[in-house]
Amino acid sequence: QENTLASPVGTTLDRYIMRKQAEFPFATGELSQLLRDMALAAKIVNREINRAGLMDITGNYGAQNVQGEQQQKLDVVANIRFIRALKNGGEACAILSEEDDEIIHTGNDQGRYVVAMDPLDGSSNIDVNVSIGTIFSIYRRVSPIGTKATKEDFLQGGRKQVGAGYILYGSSTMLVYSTGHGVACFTYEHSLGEFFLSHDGVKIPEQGTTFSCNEGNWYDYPEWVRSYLTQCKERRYSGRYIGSLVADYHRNLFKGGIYLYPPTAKNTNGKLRLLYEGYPLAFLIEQAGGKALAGTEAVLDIAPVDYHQRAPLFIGSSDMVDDLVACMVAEA
Ligand code: AHM
Ligand code: MG
Repeated sequence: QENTLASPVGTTLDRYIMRKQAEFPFATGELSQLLRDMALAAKIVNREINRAGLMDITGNYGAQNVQGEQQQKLDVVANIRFIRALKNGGEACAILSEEDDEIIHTGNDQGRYVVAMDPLDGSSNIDVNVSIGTIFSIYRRVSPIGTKATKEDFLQGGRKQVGAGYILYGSSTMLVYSTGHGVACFTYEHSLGEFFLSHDGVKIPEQGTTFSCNEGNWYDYPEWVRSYLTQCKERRYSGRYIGSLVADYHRNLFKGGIYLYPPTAKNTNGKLRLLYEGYPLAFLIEQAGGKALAGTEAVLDIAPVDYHQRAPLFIGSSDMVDDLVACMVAEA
């Protein structure tokens, strides 16, 4: 089915969040505020990304700019911006970031939520003006309010997410999120500085004809992944791989398709990180009617053991994921 333009036209992210919150009279509004904090940081990061080309002219990471200040890489800048927004916001008591080994305590011990994020994914694409993204995942803490967050707050498992989303810095900047009641997509209007609802109740087409993976790893893929990819080619499906997870995922979400980061002999868990890449994107895809597997298991059912653990990812249109599973079963 087609994802049509949402109505009413002209709904800002803030208004949408407010309207949604009104549907849940017992909600405290903190999750809503947290989403607004993420959106604010996204606007700032978006601005920094737009200037990235100019940064190259004025000096790279490690170099000093004309003011004599140390310039920082964009992924470091993004990390700082999101952390700062969440600290200022007050709803998140701790943050797990791809950029930091350990969790970051925000100082808001009264906060009810924790956030796991990849502040700027696809960082190898920054230098060449290719789309990049931010991915985030939200949990309600399990540790007592008023104390410091613990590892258990982050290792609850994908099904315990209360919200997840991403920001795509592409030809348009978009924020896509879900709090478990469908997927909404907002497009940033630069001149107004606002995110506007562009698609509500986003559903991924059940059937897709696009596969996205790094085929350079072909000889390291399991045999069943190769049979599946061969089948895609026999059916004359399209191969599309940007190498920016959020961008590949976003295209597949709207047009149908599958994204694969399989295990290899060397990296038996693939490359992508479970807590801030696999879980949030799997949460969104299930909300959009698609599927996400890490092999035989649903991504959301994998038990987390560590902050930065990796997991294979097969995610997208349900028919394509089913065909992949058929190849796996046939080989077993
Ligand atoms: P990163 O978190 O270091 O940026 O790595 C994640 C990225 C994804 O955006 C992308 O899909 C994948 O790595 C590409 O990996 P590869 O170059 O192995 O195909
Ligand atoms: Mg990443």
